[in-house]
Parts: sequence; C-alpha cells; structure tokens
Amino acid sequence: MTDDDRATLGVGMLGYAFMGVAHSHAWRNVRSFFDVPLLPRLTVLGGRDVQSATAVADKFGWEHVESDWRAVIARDDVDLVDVCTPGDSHAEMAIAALEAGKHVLCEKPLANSVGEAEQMAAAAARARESGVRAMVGFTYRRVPAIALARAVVAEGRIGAVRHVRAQYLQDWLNDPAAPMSWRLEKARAGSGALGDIGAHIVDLTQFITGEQITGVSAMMETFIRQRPIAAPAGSGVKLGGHVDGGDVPLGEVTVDDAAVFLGRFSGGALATFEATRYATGRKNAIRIEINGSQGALAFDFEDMNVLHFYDGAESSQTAGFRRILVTEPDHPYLAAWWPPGHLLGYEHGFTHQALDLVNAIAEGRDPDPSFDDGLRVQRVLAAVEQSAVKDSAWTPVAE
Ligand code: 4PW
Repeated sequence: MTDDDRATLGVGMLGYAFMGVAHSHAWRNVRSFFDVPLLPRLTVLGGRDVQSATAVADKFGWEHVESDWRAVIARDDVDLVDVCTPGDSHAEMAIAALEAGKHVLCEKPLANSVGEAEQMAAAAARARESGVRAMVGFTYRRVPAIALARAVVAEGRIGAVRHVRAQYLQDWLNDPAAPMSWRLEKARAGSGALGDIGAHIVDLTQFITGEQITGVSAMMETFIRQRPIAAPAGSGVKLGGHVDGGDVPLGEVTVDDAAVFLGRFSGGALATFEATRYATGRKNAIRIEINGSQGALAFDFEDMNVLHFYDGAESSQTAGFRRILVTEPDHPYLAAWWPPGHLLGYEHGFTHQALDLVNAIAEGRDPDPSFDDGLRVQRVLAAVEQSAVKDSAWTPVAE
C-alpha cells in the first residue's frame, strides 16, 4: 500500500435504479482505470425505499444510505450530488444542491419542461461564480467512436455538413403486456420516447456537428394507450417486462411512444430524426449518419466500437466506407483500457463521464455538456411537441 495524497470527492447519489446502478459502477471504477486528480468516494446513496437502496449500496460499496434527499445534500462529506431520479425531481434537487455549493451531475433530459431547465441553467450560472460545476448526463458523448466522430468533423475531414440522419430505436414497449412505469407518465417523465431517447440523438448530432438545430417539423404517436399496472416479473435493471394474466388493472399511458421529425441545422444541413420504443428487433440502436461535402460518417450503438468513415478525397477506384475499429490507444479514452481489438461496452460511457466531470472540477472549468447545453436540447424537445400538435407545422427552436 502507498499513501495517496489526492483529495477525495464525496459523491451523494439520488436514485438507485437503472441509471443509479450505471453511475454507481462508474464512480466505483473510474479511479481504477484512470489517473483521476480527485478520488471519488461513494459517500451516500439516497432513496426513499431504504431496503432497495441498501441492496444497491451494499453491492457497490456506498458507505451510507439516506431516505431523505435533502439530508444527502446537507452532508458536509458530500461535494457532488448525482441526480439519477425521474425527471419530475431534477429541477428541485439540482437547484437545491447547487445552492448548497455542491457540484451536480444530472441525468438527461435535464428537466421536464423548458421553464424548469431555464431555472436550472440560471442556478448553474450563479453557482459557477463560486467555482461550483454542473453537468447533464448525455452519456453517449463519451462513447469513443462518437468522440472520434466529433473530432473528425471538427478537423474538416467530411467538409460542410449537408445531411444528418439520426435514429434511436428500442422495442421494449412493443409488447402490449409490458407494464406501466414512470417512463410512461407525462407528470413524471415529461415526455416519452422523445425525451427519454430522442433527447440523446438531438444532443449527439449537435455535439458531433458542432451546430444547433434551428427548427423542426414533427409527428408523435402513442400506439398503446393503456397498460397493466403491475411489477414486471423478476427484478433488477431492466426496461419493460411482461405482465401475465388478464385481470390486472390498467393505467393510462400519457406520453408519446414514438416521435419522428425533420430538422434544420444552423450550418444549413437537413436532418431527419426518429425515436421509438416500437422498432421490433432493435434493442438500443442509436444510428447516426452524417453526409458532408467531402465525406461521411456512420455509427450504430449496437456495434459501438465501430465508426464508418467515407473519405471523399480518396480515389474513386478505392473510395468507400471504411470500418474503423475504435480501440486504438490514440482513440478517445482508449489508452486507459485494453489492447487494440478488446472491446468496450455500455458501462464505459458512464466511467468516461465521471472522468471528464472529475477532471473539469479539479481544473476549475465548466464540464460539457453543461446545463446550458441541456437547456438547448430541452428547447428542441419543446419545439417538436409544439409542432406535433399543430399538424407538423414548421416550428423554430427558441433561442
Ligand atoms: O440510453 C437510454 C436511456 O436514455 C437507455 O438505454 C435506456 O433508455 C434507459 O433510459 C433510456
């Protein structure tokens, strides 16, 4: 054992379900693979259901469990509050933490409405003056192939962006016997497929291109409007499930199941977006293709270690999409992991997110995506919803 004189960063996490587990894994492992300037300490896990929270805390090594989220924020040994709860509590928790002088990582989408997101961005701006940092968890930015795609665009390798084609496809709601959950309640989730998964492709395409979506024309649909109210069989991290039996009570689905929209980017590119949980056979397919004047890029999260690159500068005899295996030590984040060809997975994005946030805090700079970035995404989501209720009328994204 050697003495480690690095300061610690006490983490208080609120929520312990799917995202809570993914974040727990990241906070626990980031120090083992990366030379972090501050050592994250899994100080306290907050959850109203103490028994379930304790089960997660014990698995991942959280030191304490609190049932009251305000008590988590108030602790002197908590420097950072990680908000992994449903969207209806993001604003209240994140603002309270920032006002208490705690750094914040908040799951996406930032909020359930533009108004809440504006308040959160304002709180982050006030906190920034005293060196307090806020980040929104658009984790897929930290997939190495996505980070590489952004670098390739920024280097001008595909030229001017003309087309953006983005899809986030899941199928866990295709089963009519998949039960109700908070993700299907507007009051808790804000929106359905649009905010839960569409928000990712809005953020990712803006991140990769370095441009903003300026206007949209949208359609949204709810295919199955009532679902059984019951716990799915089994337990643990899962989406959906299947409830057997015909006499279970039904609940109202109050969000969209799918959202499809056209968009324009600030640089003039034309874009298409599709977010659905009914894409039978597609489990977590985040597909992005970008065509530029000099080349193109294509990515699919179901093959997440690969980026396809078409270099228009190559001779027409040999030009074609090349499959780049993004596992080389000079690819983003890869030097800390395995030898080339030894693949990364879903959880690594969360570890990279923790790394980037810890580095930003230690270096006294704002992390990205910031709450301002989260607010911009929220404005796109709001424009999509407005357009969909106006028969797909063209709707500018508010500045
Ligand atoms: O990235 C996705 C999330 O935003 C995840 O795969 C699941 O769908 C969990 O929440 C959403």
